[in-house]
Amino acid sequence: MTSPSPVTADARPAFDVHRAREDFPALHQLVHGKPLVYLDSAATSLKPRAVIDAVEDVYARDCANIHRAVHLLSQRATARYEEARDKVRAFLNAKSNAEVIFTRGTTEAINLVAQSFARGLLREGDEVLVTELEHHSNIVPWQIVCQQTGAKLVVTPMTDRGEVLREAFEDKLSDRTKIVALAHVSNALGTVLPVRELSELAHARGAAVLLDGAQAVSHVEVDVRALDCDFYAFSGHKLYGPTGIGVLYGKERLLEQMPPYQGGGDMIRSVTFEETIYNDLPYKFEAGTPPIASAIGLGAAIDYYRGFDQAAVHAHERAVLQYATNALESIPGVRLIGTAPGKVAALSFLMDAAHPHDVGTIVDSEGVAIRTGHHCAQPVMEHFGVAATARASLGLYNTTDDIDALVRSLYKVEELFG
Ligand code: C6P
Repeated sequence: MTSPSPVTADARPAFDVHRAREDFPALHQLVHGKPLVYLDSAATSLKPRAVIDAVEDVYARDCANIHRAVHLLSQRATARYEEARDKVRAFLNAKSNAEVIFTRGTTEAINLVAQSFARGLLREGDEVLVTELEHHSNIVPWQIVCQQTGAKLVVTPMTDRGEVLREAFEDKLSDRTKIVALAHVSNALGTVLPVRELSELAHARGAAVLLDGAQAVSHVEVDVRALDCDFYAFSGHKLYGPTGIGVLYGKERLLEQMPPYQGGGDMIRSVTFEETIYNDLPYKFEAGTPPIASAIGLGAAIDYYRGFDQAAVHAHERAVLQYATNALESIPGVRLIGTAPGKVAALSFLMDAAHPHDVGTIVDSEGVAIRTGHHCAQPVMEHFGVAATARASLGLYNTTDDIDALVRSLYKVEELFG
């Protein structure tokens, strides 16, 4: 079977998936003697050569600490690190670089907001509103801060298709809601939440809004000003960038008022034993030596990704997802989990024939990498009454040939266990 024909958007070149695949060295290897079919980009995406080269170049040429020394290497490393911040600002359409804080990833970004923003704000009886489809990273930090403050965690239920409906959300929103924390895209189900609409409702009640963009940044357009969220968190490694680097976007007005999350070098203007004066934004939130090469690698990933027409990439991914949905639905004994209209990039499924872990093991032996388990979203599993699912998830490099390979490997599971 062939890949979907490239999508042509306006005068821009169409997205050529076969050409893009050449950029990813990891794709061109054998796994258990079979060509690798990588369908686990929701866990982490593969890295293009441009990102690998950028990281290597930092260590080979500009290996120095930043913001600290006058020597040339340090100046070059500092300039590259700050250029990466500027690339993130442009990517998110944030107003200023002061609003872009480098963190270790989405998890650290959400914990930062929970401890530095929410802990000072929440009082006994206040509420933090999340949804049933959140990743543990957007549940546990709020549980911790609720325990610390006496606030209550409230959950908006999802439908059996994995949607979060406005009515259900409004039902849980109240004048006691101080913070609303929502996935932009669900990692277990692929649901795209109507975050702009839900943000508006939350703001109308005076609540602050954090969006967990871990699964969104590489699959849907993100514009923090259009979304009007107060905070937006994402991880570089799901956007074709390195691990160990992520971003917290926050509105400057709020970040200014928040105390530091961690103390240490670089986040200070002056220190005596009597008093410390904190540095300006964004450095107030970047204590210690940051992952310099990873931040620069993230900048390279953003350049790489934005080098394509994003609408064309998203359309390509939608076409592959639709193809995969049809293909899996046609296999007897396969049940899809998460069927929200407009969903993106992730297909969770169960097979009558075998436990998800067995499915994962058999398809791996055919060279096909998928994730199995609860996907760090146990409440989602509980909703569907299962302990685990198998999940195939897409990156820009996936083709319908990859889906055909997955389907063949699922028939192998059927043969062995059915
Ligand atoms: N989801 C997955 O396989 P970190 O680990 O900080 O980079 O990202 C955490 C995180 C937060 N929110 C969502 C919606 C996520 O999907 C993730 C990470 C991976 O689905 C690993 S569990």
